[in-house]
Amino acid sequence: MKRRNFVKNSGLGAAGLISASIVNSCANPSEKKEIPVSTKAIKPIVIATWDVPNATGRAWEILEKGGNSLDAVEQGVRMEEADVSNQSVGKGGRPDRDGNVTLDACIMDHEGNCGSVVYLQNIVHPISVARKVMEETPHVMLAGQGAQKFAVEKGFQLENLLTEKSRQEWENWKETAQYKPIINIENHDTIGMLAIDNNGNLSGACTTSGMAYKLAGRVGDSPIIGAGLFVDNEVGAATATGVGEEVVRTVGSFLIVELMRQGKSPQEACEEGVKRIIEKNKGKLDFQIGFIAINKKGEVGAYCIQPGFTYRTYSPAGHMNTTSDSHVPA
Ligand code: SD4
Repeated sequence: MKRRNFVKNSGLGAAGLISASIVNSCANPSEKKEIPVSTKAIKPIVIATWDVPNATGRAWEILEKGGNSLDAVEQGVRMEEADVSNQSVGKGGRPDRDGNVTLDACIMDHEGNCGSVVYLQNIVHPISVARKVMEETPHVMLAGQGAQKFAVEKGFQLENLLTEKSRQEWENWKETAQYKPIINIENHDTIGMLAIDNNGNLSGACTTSGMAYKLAGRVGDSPIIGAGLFVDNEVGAATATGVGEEVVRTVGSFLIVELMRQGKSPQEACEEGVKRIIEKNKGKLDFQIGFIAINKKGEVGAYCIQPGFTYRTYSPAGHMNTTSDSHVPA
């Protein structure tokens, strides 16, 4: 298994804050590998799926000033929701096969409070609607028109989310209308973000436009607490990207947090989570799943099926984009 590869390291350059711990590989217990672990100054830290420096940068601004992890993850992922060049999240997201952009998001705080929206249309920031569901209703999840009505009542503006680029691609797709999820689309995908603040509290957020050209009404893992995201302030947190149906089948993020509770490192837990999905699929591996996880100490882990999944971290040690180890060799 190849060493994880730091592909970029910009930022504060606090050399010496990162050391490597040697752990056994899950896939092959006799094989040792290096896992980067912050040994000091591990708080605060933010980690996000994919190379989203604007998102992690925004979250870091909040954490660095002593802000809380819930604000950090919400404000962080909002950067991607508003970015029309990211075609997997928020405005500019790829539509379903009928041409409608439908968004899913969830958020969870250190007290186990959570909120979620599914099949939300014409609202740029589903993560903030999810937070309102969490904080201002007795419910956890709102769907479709009800979620939109709630958002409008809370002051969110309605707007068209289908950009000309995404509309044109959808028109081209309709010529063959073949539904096959594309692995690592544009290297930008569902954004899952986890953070620990200065008080040691964990929060997480996950937001997506879902699989491109999905059936109308389809909802994946991303807004499902336990599947696309899970936070347990005593243990750690995890979030997922990739083909949501597979993550739902294993309740992936909850599984990873529970594995950490049983003593696994974030890296070992992510590897075990991916292994469960692979076992369920008996050799069919033509799809991508990527998990990231963080434990209470601020150690991070990531693992995926296909090569090409990266994640961003921002901590006192700097701002880094890291290539995840994968089950299928690069
Ligand atoms: C979903 N997990 O809707 C999301 C989409 C995603 O790569 O991550 N795409 O299934």
